[in-house]
Amino acid sequence: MNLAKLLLEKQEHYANKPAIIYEGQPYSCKDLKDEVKNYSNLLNWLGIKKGDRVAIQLPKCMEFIFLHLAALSLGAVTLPLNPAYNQEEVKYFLEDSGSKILFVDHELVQPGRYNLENKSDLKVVVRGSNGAKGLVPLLKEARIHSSGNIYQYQTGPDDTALLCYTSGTTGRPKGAMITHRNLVTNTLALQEKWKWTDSDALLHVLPIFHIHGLCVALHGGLNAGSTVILHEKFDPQERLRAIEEMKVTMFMAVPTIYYRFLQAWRKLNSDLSSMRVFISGSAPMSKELFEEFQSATGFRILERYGMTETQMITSNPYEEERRLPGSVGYPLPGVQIRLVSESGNDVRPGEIGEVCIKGENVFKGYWQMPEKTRDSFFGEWFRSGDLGYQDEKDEMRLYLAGRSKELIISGGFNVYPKEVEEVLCQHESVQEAAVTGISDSEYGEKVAAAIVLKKYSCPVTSEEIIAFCKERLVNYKCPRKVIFLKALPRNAMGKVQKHLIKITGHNENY
Ligand code: MLC
Repeated sequence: MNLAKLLLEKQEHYANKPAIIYEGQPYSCKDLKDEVKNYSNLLNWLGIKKGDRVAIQLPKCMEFIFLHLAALSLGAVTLPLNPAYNQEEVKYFLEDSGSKILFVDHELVQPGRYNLENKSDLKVVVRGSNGAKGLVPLLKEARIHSSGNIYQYQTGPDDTALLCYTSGTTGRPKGAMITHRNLVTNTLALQEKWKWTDSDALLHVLPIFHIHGLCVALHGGLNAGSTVILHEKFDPQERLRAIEEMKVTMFMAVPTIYYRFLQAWRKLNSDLSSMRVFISGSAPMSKELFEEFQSATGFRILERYGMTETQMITSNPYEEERRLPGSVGYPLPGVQIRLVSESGNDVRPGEIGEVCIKGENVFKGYWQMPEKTRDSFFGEWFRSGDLGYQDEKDEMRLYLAGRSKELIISGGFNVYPKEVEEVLCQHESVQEAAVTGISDSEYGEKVAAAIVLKKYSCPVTSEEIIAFCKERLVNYKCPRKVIFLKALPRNAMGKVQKHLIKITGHNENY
């Protein structure tokens, strides 16, 4: 079983049909296959073998897609990295994963940004450079020197295809090992549930370094033989025009993007009649946004539920009248869910329990972290950390009801407070810190911090604290608001009572 095989064989039915239109430039199914062959030739020539980790830190571009499918076709493992990660974060991901090669944009390796020179065991290939490490010169050289005899698709269902790093409540981010079986079965399940066909045109506006943009949207589109219209960034007005001009039928996004979509649509009032389905995930969609979107555009957004470790778990039904605000629907084919209490017993219908998941969608564990893997399972069931309840009167429809662990979801990105608190405490003036989410109509939540300064520390401003975080953390994890307190509120056991910390209004300087 191999995901690249599944996707590339689908392209064989279509030859000149555009598989992807990237910023207006079409790539036919044949172009896609040819380029993936070129890139697998390059990887092979550079010594990449089955199981090797191939790190890709590129903006959303065609090279990313060619490399990803090429790595998978060789049995290697794609490690997608957010281009906004800073040097310290990237260093950790490369070292922890033992990546053999990094494909990076020339902007990121400008002097002063990255210093990867001392990592002699890591090959670095630079997109946008004509030097010895340049991607284009290397592709040419590989074509001249390689035998072209590539060992392809030799993977089993349980071989790892993707290594996606996720943060958690404790410790450094963990690499979730996602297998070919996880990807193939989930893609096929979504195709069936969302009635995805080769007549569809998907407008793709999400980043491709996370599973939403990469697995759900891109793999899904290629598997169905539809045309994927890719744009690097989400510019609401431009994309609304694209829906009309390119007869788009499917759109996938996080609630923040729907919020901006709706604001732009109200101004433009563009034609959405080609649209078949709007799908949302990665963060809870508020009832208000669901209803406002429906009353303005006439479409009921289809909300689905998933996470990196499990791919997609549930989806609202395709039938419009069965899509309900606040509900994430029913398990996908091949996926089972169970709701359990803290003591590990099944809760009764209507009662809140932790959502646990079993099925071919569930990852095989965290890279080189057997204990963390064990802790994340409850027998054979993966513990999501999400709380939910099922409606007995509606065929056990699932509703989510918060989290058992602390998590902030900002614009569809997960932020664990602990990671931000650890960075804040590295500041020489900070005694302790408590990080929490404050609600925001556009982003859902934004990161905010309450800080206690050391007794004899120099005065420090919230702007300085934020700048300190920006040097150490990717942008969306940095606090947007900082307040200073004399002490953090604690209970009798000494546990910080975050619900008692009220962070509103502007940053407050000390
Ligand atoms: C950007 N910024 C954010 C942010 N995104 N701040 C908080 N939370 C976020 N999510 C900040 C930047 O740091 C910057 O700040 C300013 O906003 C503008 O940046 P930008 O580059 O212009 O970003 P913007 O266009 O605003 O991005 C918003 C967004 C983006 C919604 C398009 O966040 C996004 O692409 N979200 C999708 C996330 C996603 O794909 N998640 C899937 C995870 S998989 P400053 O200070 O520099 O001005 C998963 C599983 C599943 O969860 O089920 O899907």
